[in-house]
Amino acid sequence: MLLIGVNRSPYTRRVAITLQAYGVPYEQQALSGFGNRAEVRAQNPLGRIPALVLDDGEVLLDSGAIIDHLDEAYGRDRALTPAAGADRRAVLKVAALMMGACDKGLHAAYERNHHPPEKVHQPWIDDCMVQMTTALAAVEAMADPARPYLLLGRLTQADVTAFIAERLARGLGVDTETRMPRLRALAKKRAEEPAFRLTEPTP
Ligand SMILES: N[C@@H](CCC(=O)N[C@@H](CS)C(=O)NCC(=O)O)C(=O)O
Repeated sequence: MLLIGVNRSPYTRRVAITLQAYGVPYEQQALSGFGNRAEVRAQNPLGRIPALVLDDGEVLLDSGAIIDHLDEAYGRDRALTPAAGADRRAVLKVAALMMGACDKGLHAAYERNHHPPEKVHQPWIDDCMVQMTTALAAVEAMADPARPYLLLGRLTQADVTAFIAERLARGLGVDTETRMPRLRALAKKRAEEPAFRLTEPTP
């Protein structure tokens, strides 16, 4: 199995963490969506990371679809997204908020990094960042400092996605230590666990 993408991409890291959590052996080709256009497009016509090349050559695209396959193939009764019912809905809701927060954070970053300075529209960046931080604050409100996980008393995609979104927000200059201290504390705890430690992006 070959994971295509760099772990500084929150979407790629989410897949890498999931592979590690399930104990699935894989190789990784550290390609960037912007820096390695041609190579990424050869696997994904949309030119985005992550992509996952299965052992029979089938290529899966988009972190959500890739994780759906990993849950089915390796999650069994301990899938990071429960198979059905209220638990599944609760995990998917947090994951949707956190993946949406990543989308908004990256829109803000793209506005700054992919436009000439005179064409950067600061109100759009501000709006995206408010959406990102409001979503993070909603998940912060769900975190109980006495509990090691957001939901279900175990690792789920709620915690995986909260981890990557908190990390991205911090990278974009959000003071999560002050504004989302519970999420920051959960992220620190996760960072010590093998699936998270082993997927730390290389500088
Ligand atoms: N919804 C996709 C988003 C993937 C995505 O936006 N990846 C970024 C890297 S963080 C990328 O490849 N961007 C290059 C581009 O959009 O041209 C997923 O969950 O996998």
